[in-house]
Amino acid sequence: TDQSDYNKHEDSLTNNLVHVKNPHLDTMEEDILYHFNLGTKTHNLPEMFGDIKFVCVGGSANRMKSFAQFIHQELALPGNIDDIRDICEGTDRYSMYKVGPVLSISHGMGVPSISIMLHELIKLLHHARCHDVIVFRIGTSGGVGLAPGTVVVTDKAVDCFFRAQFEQVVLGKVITRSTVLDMGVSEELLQCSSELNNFPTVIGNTMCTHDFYEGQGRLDGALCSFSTEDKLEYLRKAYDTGVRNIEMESTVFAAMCYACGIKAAVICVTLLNRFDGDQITSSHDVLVEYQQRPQVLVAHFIKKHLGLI
Ligand code: R2B
Ligand code: URA
Repeated sequence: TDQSDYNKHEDSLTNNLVHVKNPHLDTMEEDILYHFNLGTKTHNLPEMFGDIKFVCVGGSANRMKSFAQFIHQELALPGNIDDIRDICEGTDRYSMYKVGPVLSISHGMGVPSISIMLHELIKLLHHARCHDVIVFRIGTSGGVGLAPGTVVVTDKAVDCFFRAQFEQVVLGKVITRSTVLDMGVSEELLQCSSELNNFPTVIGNTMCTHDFYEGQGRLDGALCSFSTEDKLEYLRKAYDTGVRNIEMESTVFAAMCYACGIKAAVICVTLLNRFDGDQITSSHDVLVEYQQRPQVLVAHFIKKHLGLI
């Protein structure tokens, strides 16, 4: 159609489009984003999402709803925060909220859960012809040698061998992808934190594991095959390679965004210092306040980019 030719032309004028790297998609008449309960035939994705500039993802559905309400207030948008609806209410896999140019989505826990979400998110941004999008993961983590409540902006996302790469098994073979994040965005986030001056923020490597307990060297799981000394030696090694926090999604998040040409950053608050223990003992209220810190940082970044401050 004329409209779609026009859109293609317009898109070719801007370089920062979201790139899907899959030739098969072009041959599909319809694309169903199953876990979002959205599709190219059932929904007008350019109309629904075409103006998105910032995507914030985080593990918990409730936290991402709170973030949507918070950013609505911060951007002083018209309307009532109680009217912000879950776009994915037809499925309980993920929750999604749109507030002006900001999309807030939950991704569940761990690499498989976030990678399914990211496949569908990146296709959604592509179908909606979004451009100049920045994606943030705002999450929680275990700190390595940091006071609880410290916010870590990720320099390199590394695997459990401290390598800045993500390995995916495809057709029985291991594919390795680089986990580069956008240094410009990370440095701007650090700048935001010094402007806010509300809580400690550092830049450091983030280690991504496939388990919360043994996989993160915890002694308090249902299984444990190592000693306290083994644990501390591993954390010391991690610290010496630049690791400052541990979580469960950063490598695949960085790898998929980088491969698709999307600027991305990871901002996680530390809930405890793993050199001091494994259990998360802070009160509910303290944990809630900690989890708002990455949200406050990203909100400040977004407001600056929109020229609101
Ligand atoms: C941080 O917190 C979750 C585990 O408690 C996991 O999703 C992560 O990366
Ligand atoms: N999330 C993690 O993955 N690890 C922690 O220690 C805390 C939160």
